[in-house]
Amino acid sequence: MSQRVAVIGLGYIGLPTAAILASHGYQVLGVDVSDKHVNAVNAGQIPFVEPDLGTHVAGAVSQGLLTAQKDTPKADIYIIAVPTPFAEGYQADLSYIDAATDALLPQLQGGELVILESTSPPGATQHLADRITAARPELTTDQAGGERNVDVAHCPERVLPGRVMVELVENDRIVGGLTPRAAERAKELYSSFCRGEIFLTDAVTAEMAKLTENSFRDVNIAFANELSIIAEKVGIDVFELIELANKHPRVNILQPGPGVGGHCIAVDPWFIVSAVPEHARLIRTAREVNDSKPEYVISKVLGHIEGKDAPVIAALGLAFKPDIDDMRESPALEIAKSLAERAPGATVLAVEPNIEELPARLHGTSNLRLATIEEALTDADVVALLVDHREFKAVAADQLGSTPVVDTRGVWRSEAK
Ligand code: SAJ
Repeated sequence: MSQRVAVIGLGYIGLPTAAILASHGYQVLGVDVSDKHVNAVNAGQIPFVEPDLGTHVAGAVSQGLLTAQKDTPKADIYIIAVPTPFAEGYQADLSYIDAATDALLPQLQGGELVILESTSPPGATQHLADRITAARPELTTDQAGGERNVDVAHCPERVLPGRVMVELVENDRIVGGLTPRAAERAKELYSSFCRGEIFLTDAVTAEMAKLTENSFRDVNIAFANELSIIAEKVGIDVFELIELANKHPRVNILQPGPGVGGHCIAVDPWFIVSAVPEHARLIRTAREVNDSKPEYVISKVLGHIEGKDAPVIAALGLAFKPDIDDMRESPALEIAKSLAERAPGATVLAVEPNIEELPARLHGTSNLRLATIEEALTDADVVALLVDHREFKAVAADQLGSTPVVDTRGVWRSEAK
């Protein structure tokens, strides 16, 4: 009989994982606290946008291999894929992991495999295991087998939103077991669908690997963002500078922008900083550099409308990266909002081709409204290019006329000079 896998959290990571396991022969029971997510999945639909996910979910549900519910059922394998936001003082908030663990506790009888996929600070997997044994002292998590042992492993997700269904299959994975047996069992599960290599290690190394990957990006983006300010001060084009420096065989600088957004790169480095604050100096500074970039952009835009009566600001893009509608932790959205608040006499025309209406966070800002790109470019006294959406790349620099431009992504750099 096929093994039953309960996937707890049917979000951006849990649902794709549930669907792919179902299409590889597992009986998958999805669990979510949200009625919207449970109902959507049971109807064979998806509650958020992700290419190719819909086909996988519809197929698995129609074959009876994937169902969703609010209560945690009995299963052979549990995968926890719930959010880990940060709380006060940038500490990781483990309350969703704790709640998911508490819900599966009564179902354990020994012999199960529990996998934590949520991005976690060092020690979170052990914390989960300790929670199990504290509530169920007759169970163990540190034995190499035995019928009362529950195997616990950490297997962080590494997929890029927008390419999840491809990267789930193609990317290498890291599996950290609290015991070698836990790691081996988790590897067997992921081998069913993962064509990348699966590397085994201990749980803390796996936790740190995930945080390190996102911190690596953050530090490198901070370098690019710092360079963008330095380049401006010495009067050169940062995009040309980076392009030329990257011709060196051992240099690969990332791109500057208006700041770093999304729920991963702007969050995860803090988990390292809060774990070892006195030694994570570079990682902390990178976060601060990236977090301060929106303010720099805002000042530049405001400088262009100083002294103007009822100026119009075109804010091109609100999403956190190109060609998506995701606005989580988006610096573009924060910049547009701050411009409207700090220049109450101005009108901010926000252009975001991927949405139909403004997100709730912008509802209270009466001098900001959605506009078409044509309207924004015609009326603007200053244009702030905040996201390199394909629609903006299609605009030729000469369409901007003599309107001042703050191009944070270098879209019009060669022509606009
Ligand atoms: N960004 C720049 N300059 C760059 C690259 C990115 O300013 O050169 C900005 C983007 O505009 C965006 C932010 O960084 O605001 C993050 O975008 P991203 O596309 O680089 O990454 P995410 O946050 O969508 O996904 C990351 C990925 N991690 C890595 O590439 C190391 C993904 O593989 C992870 O699974 C995901 O975080 C996660 O869930 O942790």
